[in-house]
Amino acid sequence: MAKLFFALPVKELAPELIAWRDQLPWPGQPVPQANLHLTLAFLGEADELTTRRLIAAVERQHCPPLAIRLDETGWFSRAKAAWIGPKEWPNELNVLARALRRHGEKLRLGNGEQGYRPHVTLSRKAGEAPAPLPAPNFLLQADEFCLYQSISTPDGVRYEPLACWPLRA
Ligand code: 2AM
Repeated sequence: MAKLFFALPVKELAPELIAWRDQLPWPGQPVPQANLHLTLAFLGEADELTTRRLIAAVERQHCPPLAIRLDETGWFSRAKAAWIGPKEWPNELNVLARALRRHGEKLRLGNGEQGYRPHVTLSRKAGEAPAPLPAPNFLLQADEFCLYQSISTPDGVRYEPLACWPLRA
């Protein structure tokens, strides 16, 4: 079994986000640079056959490149995750996230959550929200999305891309 999720990789922007976070009194345990991503859909545990079926189904998924401005911070109090995210985002991002969630649901994957709030988690175990100021201003230009496997190691969690698909106009 593998723990799966779809996300946009953050790639070139990751060092800038880390540098910005690390010069602030940011709450919680910092997420390592290699783990930064913008989740599209959480799928949870899947066996190998289901994973292969999921990858085959997503081959036909279409989405244009996405430009997402990360211009606010936030905090999920229950998950204790402090994040950076967009105030507004292109509707194509909602459409892609919903389509990927549905691909998962057809294979009985996912957690049944309906709402979608794009964000990049910058720390976990955060007992309070990050300060709203200084407001961030980064542009995430996404030209692909990936299916990731979450792997627990003695050094913490690691996310391994199993397959990636281009975002094309
Ligand atoms: P997040 O940090 O962007 O919120 C891999 O586990 C990723 O899937 C996590 O980084 C988390 O994304 C998201 N995730 C984990 N458990 C989840 C759950 N129960 N519901 C929704 N998303 C979850």
